[in-house]
Amino acid sequence: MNKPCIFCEIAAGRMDAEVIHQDEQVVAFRDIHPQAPTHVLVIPRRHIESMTEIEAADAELIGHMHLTAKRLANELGIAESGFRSIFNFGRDAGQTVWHIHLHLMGGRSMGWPPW
Ligand code: IU
Repeated sequence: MNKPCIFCEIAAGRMDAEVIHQDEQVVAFRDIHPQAPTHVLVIPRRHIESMTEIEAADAELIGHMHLTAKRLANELGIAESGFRSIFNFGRDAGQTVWHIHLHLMGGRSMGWPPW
């Protein structure tokens, strides 16, 4: 049997996470290995593995993920100084969890490019 997707488990409330926002479409929780003082993941409730699976019908959902990140950036106090919102898709980008997630990171100065 395939292992259950960890982020599906978090979205369903079957696995612990520090959830800071949820609605019908998305769940946002604090990353367990934060790479910045504020590091939150916004995930869709529906299991989507990667960018390659996104379709035109998902445009509203992907937009909602970004709007949620923007709203949380305001609420968490990182909007004014600046923040990153990042998707990692595939091996070369460093994707490790195969359920799409938008990283919202802020609270420190960041360099570019991100190695
Ligand atoms: P990536 O873009 O797939 O590399 O990011 C996966 C992130 O998920 C990474 O920052 C992990 O620390 C984070 N994470 C988590 O917050 N909770 C978990 O149970 C697992 C991974 I597994």
